[in-house]
Amino acid sequence: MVNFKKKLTFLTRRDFLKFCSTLAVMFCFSELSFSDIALALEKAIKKPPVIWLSGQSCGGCTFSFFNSTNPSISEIILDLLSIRFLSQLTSDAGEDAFKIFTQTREKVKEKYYLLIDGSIPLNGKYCSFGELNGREIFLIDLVKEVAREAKAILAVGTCASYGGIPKSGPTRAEGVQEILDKKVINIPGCPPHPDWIVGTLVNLFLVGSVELDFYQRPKLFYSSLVHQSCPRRSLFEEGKFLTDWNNSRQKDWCLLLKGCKGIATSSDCPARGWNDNLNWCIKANAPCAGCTEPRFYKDFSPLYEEISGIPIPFFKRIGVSTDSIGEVVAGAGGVGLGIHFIRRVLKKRLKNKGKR
Ligand code: FSX
Repeated sequence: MVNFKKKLTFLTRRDFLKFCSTLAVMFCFSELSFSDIALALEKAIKKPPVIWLSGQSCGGCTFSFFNSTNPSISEIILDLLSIRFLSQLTSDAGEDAFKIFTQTREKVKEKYYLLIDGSIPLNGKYCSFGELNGREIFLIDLVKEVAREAKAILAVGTCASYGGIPKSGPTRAEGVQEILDKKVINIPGCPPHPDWIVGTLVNLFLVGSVELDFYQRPKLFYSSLVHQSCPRRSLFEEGKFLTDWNNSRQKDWCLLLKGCKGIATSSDCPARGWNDNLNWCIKANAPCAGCTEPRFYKDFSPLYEEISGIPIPFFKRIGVSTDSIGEVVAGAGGVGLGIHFIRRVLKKRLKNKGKR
């Protein structure tokens, strides 16, 4: 077994090739020989360096990233990025992990891209990164320090973007932007689609910037509501809402009354699909959980209950167009307003409609 810690500091050509062959086995890069890996790693220094830290999470965001199909994760690691540190791939813990991280940072001469998945607990003791001289290093302190030298900061996943599921717990979990003065690019999703992560990075490399929406999400991937291009949209228009999972007549009907949050959720899931466009939540007959929104999870739960305050069938009965509803929901979400505001605007529109 190759001693990775030793190799990081004293790497002979022979050791390096041995390291590459181990890496090939570790990642199951069946399509690549270890010499391909060696060649790519030798060029790595010219590729944009990436440091990836993890906070409170289930680990799903990094695994979603590993599931990238186009480009494949092997292409990303070998041709696109120089991932210098990714905690999920570090076998060490405690003081050893911290030493490796410090060495890595010292070796990265140019400015790096900092990726963070998982939320940051404001109460630092709930998420420590490692140890230094027997002292715990809290993630919140490390992120603040590492962010200072970063070229760009990406919050990967809803936990890192807005607090996500851990925000419902007792650790005072927040998104990365809450603890930094520098601008953070949010790539929400629980987990985020691999294309959203890779696509944002590639855009940053090529163009140098990405256009963001109100919630600091790249407009490239988050500019339309799931509802707008939902394959069940016509059933929604017809007022066919699934109320009984066991009723075969209601198969493929709109899932709004079963908790679908697609009407208030921005993402390109309907067009992009998941797992190489094989499937996605609504295609799999599951309501959209609204996982790309700042309100996920706490204010969008329970998952299987109708989103509160938007009595869609009522609005349909009185003839308000669903485009108006989508537009108003998106607008209100964009400025962080509540459901009562949406109701007010819709009522006003109805009144004006009556006058015309
Ligand atoms: Fe959160 Fe990510 Fe959901 Fe899990 O790292 S966005 S719980 S998929 O893993 O942070």
